[in-house]
Amino acid sequence: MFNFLKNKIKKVYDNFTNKACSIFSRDKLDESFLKELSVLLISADTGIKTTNKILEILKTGIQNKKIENIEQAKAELEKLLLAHLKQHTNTQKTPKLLLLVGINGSGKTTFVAKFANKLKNEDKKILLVAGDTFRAAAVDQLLEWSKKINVDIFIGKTNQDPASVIFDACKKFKEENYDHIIIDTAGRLQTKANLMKELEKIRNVVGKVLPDEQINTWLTIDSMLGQNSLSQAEIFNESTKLDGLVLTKLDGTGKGGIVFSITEKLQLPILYITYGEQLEDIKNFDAEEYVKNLFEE
Ligand SMILES: Nc1nc2c(ncn2[C@@H]2O[C@H](COP(=O)(O)OP(=O)(O)OP(=O)(O)O)[C@@H](O)[C@H]2O)c(=O)[nH]1
Ligand SMILES: [Mg+2]
Repeated sequence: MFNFLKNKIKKVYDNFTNKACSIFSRDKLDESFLKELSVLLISADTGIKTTNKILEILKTGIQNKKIENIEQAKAELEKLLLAHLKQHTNTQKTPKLLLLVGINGSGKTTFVAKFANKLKNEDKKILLVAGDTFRAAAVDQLLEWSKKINVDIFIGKTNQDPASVIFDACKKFKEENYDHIIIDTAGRLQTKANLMKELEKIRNVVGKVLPDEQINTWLTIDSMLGQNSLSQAEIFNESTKLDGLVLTKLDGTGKGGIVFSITEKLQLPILYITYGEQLEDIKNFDAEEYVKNLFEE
């Protein structure tokens, strides 16, 4: 059967599913089965903590004779992985104001465009904000996208402080009755204290214009960076109140276990995934579909 997601992020599934199938075609539920399984999970970037947690549960199940064969172990693993992802969900509808943050090149601007395009296709009135005022090229990049998808964009003056651009944009948003305002920000390394302070300032500014429940801050994470992106994301999470994660560039990685380690580490839901440079390469993250695909040839 043609599977849309599996086709888009082929490397993720090729890497996991083929190996999983070979492990699950063994006939004995022994130490070496568990060892191979742990290698599979770690090599897919599931992370040591999550992997160990899962293996402990499986081991206990085997000892208690609740898991008696490979088929049951497989079903239990699938269940555990799914439950792991479902610990964190965001049932909130699309926020009125969305702020995208993340390290340089993690896919913020492209995501802003993809997400705006999606909302525009749902007949929403959208305002984009070029909050990355440091580089003219960054403004141009978003401007190009706005023309392509035919949505309005707010651009500040050259070198205007981003928080002040965003404040002005919020005024326009309110006055002209937009449905959503989506703010692109400059990429920043979490180690740059002044830039992290600036994010705080931006968050304070938007908090003055709209009630908290209408504001979301999402962090884009480049899945190709694997475990490295986790420590970066962790620091973002400490200094900025995040509401959710966007996992980008899933088309470029074979390490699909990142979805598990990232939710473990950040205790936040993955809301969207992206898998390409085109506008339509975006999808809401569906834990059931994702996990089911991992186990299906
Ligand atoms: N293959 C692939 N490429 C992507 C994806 N998302 C973004 N890119 C590419 O990654 C590069 C960086 O994307 P941007 O959206 O500019 O990233 P950014 O976070 O805004 O970067 P800065 O503003 O410099 O911090 C661009 O070449 C994008 O086309 C994706 O899902 N898959
Ligand atoms: Mg950008």
